[in-house]
Amino acid sequence: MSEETPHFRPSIKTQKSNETIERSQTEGQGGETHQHAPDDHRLTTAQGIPVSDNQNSLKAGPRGPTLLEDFHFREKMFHFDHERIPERVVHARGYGARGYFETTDPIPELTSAHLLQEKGRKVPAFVRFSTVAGNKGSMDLARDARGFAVKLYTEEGNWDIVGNNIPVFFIQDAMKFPDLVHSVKEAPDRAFPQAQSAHDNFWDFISLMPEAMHMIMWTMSDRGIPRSFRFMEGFGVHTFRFVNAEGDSTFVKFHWKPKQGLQSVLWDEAVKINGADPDFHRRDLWDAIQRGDYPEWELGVQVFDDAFADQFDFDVLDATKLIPEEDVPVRIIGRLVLDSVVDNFFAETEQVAFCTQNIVPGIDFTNDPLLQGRNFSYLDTQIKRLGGPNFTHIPVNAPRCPFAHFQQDGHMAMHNPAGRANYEPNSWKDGGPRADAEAGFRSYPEEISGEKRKARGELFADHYSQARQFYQSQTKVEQTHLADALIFELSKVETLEIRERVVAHLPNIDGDLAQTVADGLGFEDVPEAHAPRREVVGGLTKSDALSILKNGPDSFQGRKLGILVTDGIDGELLQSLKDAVQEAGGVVEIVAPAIGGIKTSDGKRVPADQKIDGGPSVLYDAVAVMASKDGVAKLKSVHPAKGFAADAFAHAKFIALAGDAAELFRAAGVTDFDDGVFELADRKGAAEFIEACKALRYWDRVK
Ligand code: HDD
Repeated sequence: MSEETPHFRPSIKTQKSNETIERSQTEGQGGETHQHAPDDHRLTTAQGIPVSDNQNSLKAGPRGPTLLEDFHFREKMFHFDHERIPERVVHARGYGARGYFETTDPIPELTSAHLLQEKGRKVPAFVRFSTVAGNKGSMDLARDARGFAVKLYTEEGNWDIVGNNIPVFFIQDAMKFPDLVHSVKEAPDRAFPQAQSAHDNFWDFISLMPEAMHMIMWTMSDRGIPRSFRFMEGFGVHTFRFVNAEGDSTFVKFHWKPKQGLQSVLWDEAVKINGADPDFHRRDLWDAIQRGDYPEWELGVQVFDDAFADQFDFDVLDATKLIPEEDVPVRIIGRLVLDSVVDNFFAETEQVAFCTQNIVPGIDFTNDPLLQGRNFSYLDTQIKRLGGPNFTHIPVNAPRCPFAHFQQDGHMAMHNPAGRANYEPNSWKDGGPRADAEAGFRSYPEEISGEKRKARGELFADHYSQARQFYQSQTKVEQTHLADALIFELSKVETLEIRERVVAHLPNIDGDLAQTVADGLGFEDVPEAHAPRREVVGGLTKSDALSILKNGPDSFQGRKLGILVTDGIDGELLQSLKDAVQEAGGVVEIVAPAIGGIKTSDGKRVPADQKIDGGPSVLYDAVAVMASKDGVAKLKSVHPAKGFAADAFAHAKFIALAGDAAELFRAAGVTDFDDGVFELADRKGAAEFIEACKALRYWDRVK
C-alpha cells in the first residue's frame, strides 16, 4: 500500500465552467470570501498553512489509528460538519440573481425616496424567487405561491420589497401565520406530504378559514404553476405609504410586470416536469441570464388617497383584497433588470436576508396587521438563520451606501468602529455620526387612537366577493384549470368532511364552479353553502388584469422549441427552423435518440442537447418532430418518443412535422391533426410556424 496518493486535478475546460471562472475573478460582488490570488493553486488550511497531503489522515503507521494531532483533518471535518445553516422556515427553496433598478418616470410629487426623484437613477438589486411550502431540496413545479423578493441597494439604505407572485394572501392577521404554515407543510408525525398543498391538514385549515378563499382562487389557478420566474408578475401585496418632501402621504401598492409576458404550465406538465427536471425554474433563470436574455420587469404603482380608501368596498389594510387595476390604474415608474448570476449560491442566495421593515425615507408602512407582524418576524428569523445580529455585514446584505452607527461586537463582526467613540452623545473631536432630523427617516405622523383589543376591522369579514371577481375574470380555459386543480387537490384529501367543508365555500364564489367541483369529486349534490359573515358584494366588474391568458407575451422571445430529430432528416430545413426561432429571440434544443446526435441526409452531424428520455416535450414551449422514414420506424418503438408526441398534442402545443414525423404521432394515438399542427416543408413554413408559436398554445384543441 502506498503512503502517497497521486493528486487528481479535475479538468475545468468546459465552456460553461470557464465562463464562471472568468466572471468570479472579475466581479465577486457577493462572495469575497476567497482571498487567495487566482493563480495560487496551493492548498492551505483555513489558517493559511500549506497542506502536504489531502488524501490521507495522519496515522500511526499506514494501518494504524488516526492521530488527534492531525489539525488539517480536524479542521476540514469540523468545517464540513458545520456547512449547513437552518433553511428558511418558509420559502426555503429559492433562486437568486443580481441586477439593477432604474427609475423611468420619477415621482417626487409622491415620495421623497431618493431613488425615485430623477429619471435614469439606477441602483443595484438582488432578487430571490422561491416556492413557499417546500423544503430546500424540493421540486420547482409544486403548486404554490412564488416568492418575489427584491432588495434595492439605494443611496439611502436597503429597500426590500418582499412580495409574492400573487397580490393577496391567505390570512389577514400575522397571528395566524404559524398555523397556516404548519398546516401546509408536512404533518409533524409522518413528515409528508412535502412541497404540496394537496393533503388533509392544509385543506382542513383552509376550510375553517374563509378569509383564505380569495388566495385559494389564485393558487388553484395557473398562477400556482408558473412556466418560469421570468414570466410571473410580482406584488408587494400590502398597502404601503408614499411620503413626499412636504410630508404629504398617499397609499401605494407595488406591482412588478414582466416584460416577457405572463405564462404558466398545465398541471399535467408540472407533474412531469418535476420528474424530468426538478430544477426547471432555476435552470431557466440561470440559462436566460447566461445567454444574455436578461429578464426585465416594470415597477408599477397604484396610488390612491384616503378618499378612495374610504369609498372602496373593502378595507385597504386587508391583505386578502386587491385593488383592481381598472379602478386604480398601474403607473409604471421604473424597471428591474436581472443581468448577472451569483458567484456563489450560498454566499448570496442562501444568506440574503430580506426584511419587510427595510424601507427608506419616502416610503412607510400602513397598519395592515399582516405587514405589522411581518416587520417583527423577518428580523427575528435572520438571527436564527444567520447566527447573530451582524448579518448585515455579509456582503449580499450590506448597504452599498455609506453607513455609520455605534453598534458593535457580536458574532462574526466584520465592520468594527475605529477610534474611541462608541456611544452618543459624546464630546470627542471625532465623535462619530449624529442623527439628521431633516434627511433621516421619519414615520408618517398618522394619528392613531382606539381601544386596545384583539379584533379586526369590520370590512375584513368579507371573504368571497373578490374571490368571485377573480374567478369570473378568468377565461373559460383558465376556469377549467382552476376547477380541475380544486378537484385534484381535494381528491387527495382523505377525510370526506374536509372535502365537503371546502366545497361548501364555493357557492358563495360561483355556482358553476361549485357544481363542477362537486361533480368532479363525485358528490351527489353541492353541499349547503356556509353562511357568509358579510354579504357578498355583487356586480364587481370583471378585471382582465387578473387573467394570465389575457396578458400573454404575443412573442416567442425567451421561449424554447424542442426539436426531436432522427438520422436522415433534411439538414437545411432544420437550419431554417433554427433561424426562425433565433430571429424570434427564442432558443432551440435538439432532442435525439442518442446524445451523440444524428446525421442529416447530406451526412452532416448534428449534436443533441438531450437524449429522448431526458428531453420530454413538457420541457418545451413548442415542439417540432423531424424524422426520416427509417428514423420514424425506430422512434415508434421508443416509448418516450411516443410520449413526446402524445404529450405535446395533449398539452395544446404548437407542433411542426417534417418528413415522416406524422407517423410517430399516429403511433402515439394522435390522428386528428388540427390547425395547431404545421406541416414543415421549407423556410417559409418554418417562419410561419414560429409566428404561430407566439400564441404559445393552440387552446382550441382542448376547449
Ligand atoms: Fe413571509 C420569507 C413573502 C407573510 C414570515 N416571505 C418570505 C419570503 C417571501 C415572503 C418572498 C422569502 C424571502 C427570501 O427569498 O429570502 N410573506 C411573504 C408575503 C407575505 C408573507 C408576500 C404576505 C403578504 N411572512 C408572512 C407573514 C410572516 C412571514 C405574515 C410572519 C408573521 N416570511 C416570514 C419569515 C421568512 C419569510 C418566517 C422565512 C425566511 C425569511 O423570512 O427570511 O420570517
